[in-house]
Amino acid sequence: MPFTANRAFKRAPRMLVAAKGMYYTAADGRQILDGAAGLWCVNAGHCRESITAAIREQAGVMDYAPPFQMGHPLAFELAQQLVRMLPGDIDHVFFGNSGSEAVDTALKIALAYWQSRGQPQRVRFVGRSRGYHGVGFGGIAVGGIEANRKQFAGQLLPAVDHLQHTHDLSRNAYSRGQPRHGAELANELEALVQKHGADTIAAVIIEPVAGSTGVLIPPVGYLDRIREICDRHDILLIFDEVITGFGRLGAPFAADKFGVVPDIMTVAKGITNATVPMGAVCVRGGIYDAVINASASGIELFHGYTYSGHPLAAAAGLATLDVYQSEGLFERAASLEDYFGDALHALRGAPHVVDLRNIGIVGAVELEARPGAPGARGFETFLKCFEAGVLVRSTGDTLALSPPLIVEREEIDRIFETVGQALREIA
Ligand code: PXG
Ligand code: PLP
Repeated sequence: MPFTANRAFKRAPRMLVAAKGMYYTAADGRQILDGAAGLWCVNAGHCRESITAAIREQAGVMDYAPPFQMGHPLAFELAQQLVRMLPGDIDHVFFGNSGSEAVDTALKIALAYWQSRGQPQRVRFVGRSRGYHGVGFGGIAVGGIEANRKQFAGQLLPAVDHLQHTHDLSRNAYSRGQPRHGAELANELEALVQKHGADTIAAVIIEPVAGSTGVLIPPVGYLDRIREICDRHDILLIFDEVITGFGRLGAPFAADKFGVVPDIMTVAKGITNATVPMGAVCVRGGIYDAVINASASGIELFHGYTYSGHPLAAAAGLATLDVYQSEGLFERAASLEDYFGDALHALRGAPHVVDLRNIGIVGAVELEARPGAPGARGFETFLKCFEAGVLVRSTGDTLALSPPLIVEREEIDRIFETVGQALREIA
């Protein structure tokens, strides 16, 4: 099982058997309120009729079409719909099946771009400590989670540096929205440029809000400064919006929320409301032009997946974007941001809590680690909440809350009341 304590799970399994709207049904028949949108991905709620119908219908019309030297209309239609939603001049899309594939694809496109621009020596990537970019070899190399790398030590990518993360409780504890302090941490990128030379750096990859490692929200001015430094030195900026995309922050994308447009963007999860696996890399026109139009060979990009733009995923994606738009779910998320934040920050003073932070419909409850047992409190709280009928996500000693964007106010109340009760019950 993925990222799971296999032996413990098999001794005491937690099984889900059905889902509808805001709720899962557990194997014992209990209704479980989904405070995590599955794994940050079911943004429109579960088993939405129009999405299910689109998948069902497409399965009967054309199950599969080869994407190499062949095409089918739905993939192009989805790319067009997506481009309408994307920020700035990001206007081309490459499909894969997951966030991990999107990340590895984005890194390869960055390398191909510099080759086509006559700068093949630009092979260095800059990631961030506590960044999560999936589990491909590229993703774990630029990712900043030591545990995801050390079991597979050896050569990953040839040259990778990591910026510090921006999480700083000494200055920013209990922030609402963007924390105030830490923009200067972006200057580290300038120092890396001075150290290695800009002409060796292909791209910087950043999660605008780091999700997996505990909801780390960028300080005011930080992303702007990263963008400025990249512009000054002609370095590509990749935003990994696998979690932050599709309304999670109360805007279509983090790029919109923070007013900083990257050159390349990776998305997945919410693109199909997680019904059929899909990920995508979205790039600015100049990148597409450089790689495609500058190429002397027939095939311009030596990359692709058997299931790139899979018809079922494309059908699901089109139906999903339609739900987001027709129901105004991104605006809905924005309108709930303050209510969600109030409910979260009402946990201030609850046992073990050392920080609360939120943006859009994402919140984190950071707990003091139990001495000698890091992660134990977080995991026990997750278990208590599940027993009480609410699914939350724990990462180390931080609980992450990110319900579907259809969440009602009473459900927000119940999520945080359940977390509060669990905290009073654990040691
Ligand atoms: N980038 C980011 C920013 C992600 O959050 C990936 C890439 C990889 O996507 P795939 O589809 O290959 O898993 C992710 C995925 C968690 C959790 O508990 C987060 C993710 C996946 C599983 C668990 O926070 N994010
Ligand atoms: N391994 C083998 C032997 C294959 O033939 C292929 C694809 O044709 C792959 C791996 C890659 O699979 P996918 O395209 O689903 O990523």
